[in-house]
Amino acid sequence: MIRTPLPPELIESENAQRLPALEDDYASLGRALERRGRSIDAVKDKVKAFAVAVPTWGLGVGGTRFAKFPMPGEPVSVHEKIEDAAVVHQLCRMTPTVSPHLPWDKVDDYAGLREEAAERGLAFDAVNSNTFQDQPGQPLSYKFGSLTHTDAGVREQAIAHNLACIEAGEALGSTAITVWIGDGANFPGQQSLTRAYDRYLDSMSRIYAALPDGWRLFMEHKLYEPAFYATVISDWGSSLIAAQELGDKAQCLVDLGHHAPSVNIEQIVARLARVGKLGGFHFNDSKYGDDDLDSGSINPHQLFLIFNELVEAEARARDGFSPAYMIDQSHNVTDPIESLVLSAAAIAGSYARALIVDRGALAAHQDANDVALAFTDLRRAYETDVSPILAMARCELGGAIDPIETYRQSRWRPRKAQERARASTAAGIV
Ligand code: RM4
Ligand code: MN
Ligand code: MN
Repeated sequence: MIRTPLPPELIESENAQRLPALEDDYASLGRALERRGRSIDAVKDKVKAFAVAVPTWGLGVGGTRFAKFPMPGEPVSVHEKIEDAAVVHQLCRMTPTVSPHLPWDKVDDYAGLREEAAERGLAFDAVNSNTFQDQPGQPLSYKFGSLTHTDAGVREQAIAHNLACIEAGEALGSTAITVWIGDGANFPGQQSLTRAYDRYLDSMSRIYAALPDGWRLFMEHKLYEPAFYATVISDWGSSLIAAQELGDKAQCLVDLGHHAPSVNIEQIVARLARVGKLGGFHFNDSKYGDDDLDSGSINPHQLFLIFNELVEAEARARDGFSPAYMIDQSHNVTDPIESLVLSAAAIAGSYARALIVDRGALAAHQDANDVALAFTDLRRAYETDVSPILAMARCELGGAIDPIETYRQSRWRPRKAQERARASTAAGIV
């Protein structure tokens, strides 16, 4: 029996008030799509099968480098974070997994944590390792790097941490590890660009060799920060070369915030998918850099164009196409539960819009160099309001038609404010 955090009767009564209007909107959109040769139910079924993982570190209130303003009732321990992740999933029904970060989520009993999550209807997604910070009591420092450090002892320590993450991940039921390192240089000449990359490959091959059967190794690139002159895995090229050298289980992970502002991310997605190296995503949005803002809040069109490539890649794939979808956001000024629910909807909404693109017409217009009509094929899908599809999918799966209103009605956060310890105000980018 799954213990849902919110009373199911609350969701039922909130939905009952909204169902007649939703049915009306759904029927009307269904007719409009039918005229365009699309089946609304087919799109809804795909949306119902769509899932994106929630990051444990995105459930607490995030901080910037300057300050963190805690929220009464925010989760502090991983146990409380699982509780809140269950609220997100209960409301939106598309976030059945949680992506943990170690050692931030360290516990003594990972099998027990897996059970605890399962009781709440949740499972664990890719484990994220952390060698971008020094931990209390850690013998050697990562100040000058971790997996690429010049000192073999530091590299060994970083490799050992990743192997421990895999072990914890096995107990949690994960099947992937995501490695993002902060290694790099702040000054020209600080490090050999070539030898640092060689050391990366060397260390990663040790982690790769320890992957259990059925596991994947995701490498996450990022152009800058904390290294401001050169980052070792700065771009998808560095990531792809490494993935190709390491082997089939190694793939690239695209965090949307890890590119320069004008980079064409959908093209990167198309390239990586083409060579079978698109491992997964960290969804978020940004205006300037790795802002970790809510998915689709700044540039929803980019998110749609990315899903347009994903739907194309899925149709092309002969032996399966299953990138791991994860959210990686920092919620500084909103309730993280609300941000995650809205982000999941923005992500699934982009997927739904991409599904209603008339691919036959688009390909024909592309081949005929009919630019205006090819662009219109995409634009028409992008401008379609798919919210009735998302709401109906949620409702049929037991989620909330209006998740934010229902969440506010539940008074979850004010109740937790009475029960939970207050979070610290320590700043730091997470
Ligand atoms: C990094 C990167 C990683 C995340 C950390 C917290 O910028 O996005 O995915 O694990 O932040
Ligand atoms: Mn990330
Ligand atoms: Mn990031």
